Amino acid sequence: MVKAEFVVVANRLPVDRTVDEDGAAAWRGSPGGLVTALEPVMKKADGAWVGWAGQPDMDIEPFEFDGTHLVPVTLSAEDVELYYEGFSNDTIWPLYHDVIAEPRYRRVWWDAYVRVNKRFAEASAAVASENATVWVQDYQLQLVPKMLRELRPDLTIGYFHHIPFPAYGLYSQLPWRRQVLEGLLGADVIGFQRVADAGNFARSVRRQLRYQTKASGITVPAEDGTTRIALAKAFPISIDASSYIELAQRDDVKARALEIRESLGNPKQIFLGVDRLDYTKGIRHRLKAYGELLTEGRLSVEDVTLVQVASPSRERVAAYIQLRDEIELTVGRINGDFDTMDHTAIRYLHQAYPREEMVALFLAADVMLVTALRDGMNLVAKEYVASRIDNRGVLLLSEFAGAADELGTAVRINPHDIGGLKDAMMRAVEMPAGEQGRRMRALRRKVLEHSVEDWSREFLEALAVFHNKRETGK
Ligand code: GDG
Repeated sequence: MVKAEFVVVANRLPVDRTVDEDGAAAWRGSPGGLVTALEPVMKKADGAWVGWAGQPDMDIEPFEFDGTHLVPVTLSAEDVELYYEGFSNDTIWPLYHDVIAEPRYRRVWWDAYVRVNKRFAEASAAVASENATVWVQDYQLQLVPKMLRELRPDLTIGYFHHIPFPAYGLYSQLPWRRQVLEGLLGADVIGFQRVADAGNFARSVRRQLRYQTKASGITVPAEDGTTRIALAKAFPISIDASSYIELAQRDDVKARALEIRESLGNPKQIFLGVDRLDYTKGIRHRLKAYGELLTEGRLSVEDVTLVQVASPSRERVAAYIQLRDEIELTVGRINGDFDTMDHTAIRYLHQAYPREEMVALFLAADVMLVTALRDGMNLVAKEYVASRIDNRGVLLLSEFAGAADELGTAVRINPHDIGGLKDAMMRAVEMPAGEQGRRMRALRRKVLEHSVEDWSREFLEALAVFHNKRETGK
């Protein structure tokens, strides 16, 4: 059996299964941000990746893909419903995003979450070599660090939390709040997007478990009476900016951006929203503000178009089905009221696009709308900035997105304040080129100076301190 010195554990494997016309199955890499971030480390370190292959009841043996050893964890249709759609996406997701939607607390979901986390921990323990480093990703696997430490005390364990960690007053709703904190504290390093998330976590640990915290260190007692220190700290995630710059420089992508503008009737201004169709992203708020600006005549459909890409997401979860209905009703109303034969108010696309098309959209857009009500980081904001090699365009950025901590020269908005949002949208369409350039250059400096490779390197360096301590016994 293959053993690896470095193991990534995530809900999903970095591949999708495809079936061609002749019915032959194959694997295709799914190049998400995490895959890009970890690629250099995986290649260097003889890495393994433990995760679900994306389809229920698919029992597959471990296999090699693009230099990485992939270890599939089987989930039954029931596991997917209870652990993934239920506890992960209908309990933890809304609770951790400040209860924008009502979290549902169901004991059968929790039982499935424990069961499935155990399976991930066991698969990871089986593939990790002696003294290996294991990096667990995200909110679907919060119990894995502790389970893994119990199975394999020799391992160095990291955990990164991609979504927000809520304030104690909200977190304390969770019926299993102690178990989740203890689960996370099995890790040596617990990484968060924002300083505020790490602070919220430390406060919950103090209040619930009465453990001591000092700066980023948390003293965690073990059953044998000894203690160890776990580090809970912000490691803001980023993007592979150079790949966006490369795409933005390509002639075919630039030509496509012009073609997009033309196909929309060459409006003076294009607003753009790119989001998974999720209630945390504030799509309804942005539509409301835009609709009111058209109604009041502050904007005219002859001059502006809003392009909204809402990529399909979690389509079996009730809150998402309802959200889609609401958004599509609103879009239909606004378009019905304002469209002309030649111009559309909103070009709404419930589809996913290749990255080339995304960058062409970024280049075509004068104003990027990031109106999240709560968001761990929001990579789209950084991708827009990286793509604007011409130093033009305006980023409207919600202060509730993690990206707001770094991107100080964006036009900041509070998406709950519809009046303020409308004023900010007007300010953006009227912003002189000089001011756009000044702001965009400062934003680009921020995004380019801290890439996703820096993110993974900094996290793994923090983890290496624990690894070295174990090796030397100090
Ligand atoms: C979670 C946290 C945190 C979207 N539609 C298409 C497409 N995308 C890409 C975007 C971006 C990614 O998906 C979405 O990342 P975000 O960060 O914006 O949001 P979440 O999906 O909610 O991600 C978030 C992140 O994890 C990382 O830690 O920042 O806060 O919620 O890269 O470009 N890509 C393509 N076609 C689409 O239609 N190619």
